[in-house]
Amino acid sequence: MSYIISEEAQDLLKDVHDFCEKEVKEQCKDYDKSGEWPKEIYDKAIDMQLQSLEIPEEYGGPGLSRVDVAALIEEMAIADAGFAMTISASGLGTKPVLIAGNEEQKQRVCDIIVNGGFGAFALTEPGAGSDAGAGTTTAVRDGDEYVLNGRKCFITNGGIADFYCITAMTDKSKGVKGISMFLVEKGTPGLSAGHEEDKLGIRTSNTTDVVLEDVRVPAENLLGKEGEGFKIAMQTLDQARAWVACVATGIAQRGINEAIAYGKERIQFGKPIIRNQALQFKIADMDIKTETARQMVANALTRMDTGLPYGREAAIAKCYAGDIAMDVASEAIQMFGGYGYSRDYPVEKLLRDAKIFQIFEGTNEVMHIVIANHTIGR
Ligand code: COS
Repeated sequence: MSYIISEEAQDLLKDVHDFCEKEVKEQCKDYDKSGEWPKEIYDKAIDMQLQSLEIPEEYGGPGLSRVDVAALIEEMAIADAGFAMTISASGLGTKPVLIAGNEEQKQRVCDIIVNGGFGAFALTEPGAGSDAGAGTTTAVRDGDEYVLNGRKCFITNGGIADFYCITAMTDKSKGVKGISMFLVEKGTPGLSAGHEEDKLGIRTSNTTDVVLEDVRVPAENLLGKEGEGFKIAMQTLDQARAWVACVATGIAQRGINEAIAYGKERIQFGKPIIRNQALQFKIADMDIKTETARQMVANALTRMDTGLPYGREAAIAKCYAGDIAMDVASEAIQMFGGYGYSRDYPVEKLLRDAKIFQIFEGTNEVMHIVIANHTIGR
């Protein structure tokens, strides 16, 4: 792996690698089959403070650069993409607050994370996927409170989060400019997790509906101003797309690792199959794609760290990394031949895990809209 990271992150990377080898990789195979959320693994991850890697130092986080954190997230994704996504989606849930919240709100959510909690971001609705502004969830002001009603869907961490950043319409007449963003904490009456998805991949992450039935939140839980919710959501996704690209890169790297290990041990025609140039070149192509995705992630995150615009770069990274994770996982299966198609071997899971990276946090088709808007101008 070739992220250029700090010494502190290098030490942490060794710890994360050991943890993932001992506590995550093999265990997640069983959880992948059952679809159960592996609480025991996350409890151990929390003991290592892996859930708070992205939290800024001034709010109790470790003070790592985003590229440092990317190396650690990729390591988790190499072990299990669903595991890495839970951590990354918690970061996604925190971003609207870090982008638009006041000091009290920032400290509040960062305290929750540092104390072992998770966040979730709730934008998508049954009728509002790619058309993210078409949501029908409402928030009506009532004295010092807002009353939220509606249903969000496909929410990563939906059933396990300790707080949610939720978009809701405060003024329908204004279209996307009538959408606002609210911080809603677990345990608020009327807030519940609904249907849990039985997914193709990333089965160790939790994905549910989030149901809002007369949920009363104090007016001070509004993030930014009324009507700024869509913009905050788009800014959140601009950042988050680099992180999902990072997880997709980890899936691809796992594909390479597995293909090399198998290629060295599988004997056909009297020699390990890796000695065939056709397969060596296949590995080289997988590596070119994976390293390119990694450098795209590093570029987008370095731009974030240094205050440069990053929306285009994050969208390019997300689009590319999702596509190559699929390609590389498919090639890893090809290297394994018939065994690659069997659930007894580790590579079919990679293909199942990879698919969602072409879909969530903006489909790759929407990424083309976002990229074209940057490249051509809106
Ligand atoms: N940052 C800041 N503001 C943004 C923005 C961004 N990245 N993207 C859009 N906006 C603003 C626009 O500037 C515009 O405001 P002004 O009229 O004041 O300029 C407003 O938001 C509406 O923008 P636009 O007209 O482009 O919105 P659309 O409804 O056409 O939606 C897409 C654009 C398709 C890009 C958007 O809906 C999207 O990203 N969809 C995918 C959603 C997604 O990723 N879902 C994943 C689920 S969350 S895990």
